Amino acid sequence: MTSDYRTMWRELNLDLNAHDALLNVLGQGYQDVFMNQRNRPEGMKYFDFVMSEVHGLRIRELLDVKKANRKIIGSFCVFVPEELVRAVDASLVGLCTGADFAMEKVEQYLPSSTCALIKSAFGFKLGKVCPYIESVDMIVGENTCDGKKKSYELLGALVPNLYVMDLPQVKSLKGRELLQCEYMRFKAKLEELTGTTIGVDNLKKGIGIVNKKRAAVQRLAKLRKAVPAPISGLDALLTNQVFFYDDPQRFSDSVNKICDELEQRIEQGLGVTPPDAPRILLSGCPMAVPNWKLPALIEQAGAVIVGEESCVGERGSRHLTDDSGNTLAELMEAIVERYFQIDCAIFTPNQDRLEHIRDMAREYKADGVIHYGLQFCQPYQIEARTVEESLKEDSIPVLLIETDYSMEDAGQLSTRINAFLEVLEQ
Ligand code: BJ8
Repeated sequence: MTSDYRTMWRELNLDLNAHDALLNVLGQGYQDVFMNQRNRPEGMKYFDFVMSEVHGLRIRELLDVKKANRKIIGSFCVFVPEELVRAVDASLVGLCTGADFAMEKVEQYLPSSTCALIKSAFGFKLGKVCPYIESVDMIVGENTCDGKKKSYELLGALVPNLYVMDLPQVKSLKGRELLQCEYMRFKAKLEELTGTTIGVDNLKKGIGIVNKKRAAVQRLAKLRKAVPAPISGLDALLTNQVFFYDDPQRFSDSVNKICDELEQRIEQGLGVTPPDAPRILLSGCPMAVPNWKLPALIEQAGAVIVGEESCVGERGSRHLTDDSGNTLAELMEAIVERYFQIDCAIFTPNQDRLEHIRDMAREYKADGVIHYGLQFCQPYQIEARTVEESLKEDSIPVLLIETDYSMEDAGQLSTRINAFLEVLEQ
């Protein structure tokens, strides 16, 4: 990172010493987890570059966007409709929630029994180490789980630009109406913020941009059904994580380039692991950068992750938005339709998710499912039992993991993963 970036970070009011420490840990972690893998697709070099510049060049690009009088929106959830953000020519970025930081400060605000993802969002803000949260013009919070909902009351006092979106908890007619009202309110907020009115043309354009990047990750996901798997779960996860940061056009092109390469590999019967490596489907809470602990342990144990039933994965990207409508009302309806299908564990009941996990396990030829629940995440932890029961009906072995962002339980997790893989081999 050049000294130029230091000036930029200083102007964003980051704590430079703490930020240096974070980048060192991030850089080393990336090196250990990603660069030691074998048979990586050439196209992953782009993602290595993106990660090396995730707080540098990408932030500079976003600041240039602002200079051009366009807005940057930050979010924590896949329920924020990016189509509307792109329609007003603004950018959407995911905010940092994947590592522990400034925990002593965080626990002055939040109970220690709060999930690591929420604590992380506060830690990056309080520790002054996230250039994204310092760059955005508006932060969108959402009333999903109780932890997030209540924590936004406190986050609102720490940032000047928080906007909270209400969300349904039940997939009923009333729930759908609530989502529609909230998306109309969000549309009006974006129009007020940017001075741009959303109409048929710019909304169609916005839908097109977002569909294109979702289609690219869907294409990549499909290629992972091949035996042997042509790409590691870690590399695929990384593309799903970068999905939330990168310029959408460049991201789509880069993912499609990897897909071209993977198609050739599949034709030649080449994989990243031997064909008999156990195939794992990961299911559960989202994994934001740099949360790579569990996938790294799974793949270091000799298995390959072939899919993620997660918001940083297929739950977040499996549906495209229908852009065939000719009126604003039709296009808004298509957006509501698309997002109302997201089967996050905050919904009750949540039968669709159970079916989706079973379908994925079958389609991706998974030998077993590892369910990842963050400690203190009630929605996913409670639903884990139902997931286990549902998979048992298809005789699919399941391992339930409860963990956080620390490395303290890495040894214990490794032992459990190895034992699970032995069961699968039998
Ligand atoms: S749509 S999964 S991105 S809410 S891990 S904070 S649920 S206590 S992240 Fe999520 Fe949107 Fe749902 Fe997806 Fe709460 Fe659980 Fe923490 Fe969580």
